[in-house]
Amino acid sequence: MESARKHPLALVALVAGAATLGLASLGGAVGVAQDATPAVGPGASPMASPLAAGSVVTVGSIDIDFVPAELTIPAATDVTVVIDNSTAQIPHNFAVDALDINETYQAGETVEIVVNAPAGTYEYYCNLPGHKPAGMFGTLIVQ
Ligand SMILES: [Cu+2]
Repeated sequence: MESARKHPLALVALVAGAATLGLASLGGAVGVAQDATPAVGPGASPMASPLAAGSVVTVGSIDIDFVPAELTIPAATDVTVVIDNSTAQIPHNFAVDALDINETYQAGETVEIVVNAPAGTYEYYCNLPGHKPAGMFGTLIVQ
């Protein structure tokens, strides 16, 4: 597997803030399908601003959640999705079945994928066993 590519600092800051919210509810536990406090959606603030062409959007994966749980990108446009697993203690995956996306990455890794999708609403989730049932999924809005 190629080594993770670094992404711009601005994005790191964005994700770090969001990830902190999510981590607060985890209590440091590492494991699959833990029975911790149900992770109430971090902030529940939908990022509803459509992005321009050539955009970069970042989703952080933490143990065990995606932040944000909703991504909005422009249709029929190459969008770089930076998946930040740098604060996670375990591997995760970013899958969108309808778009044939299936990317697994290790703890501490950050990967980028380019998404170019027709308008629609898609589900993204982590396909590692137990992760989606634990709440590791979100909605990709393409418009
Ligand atoms: Cu996962």
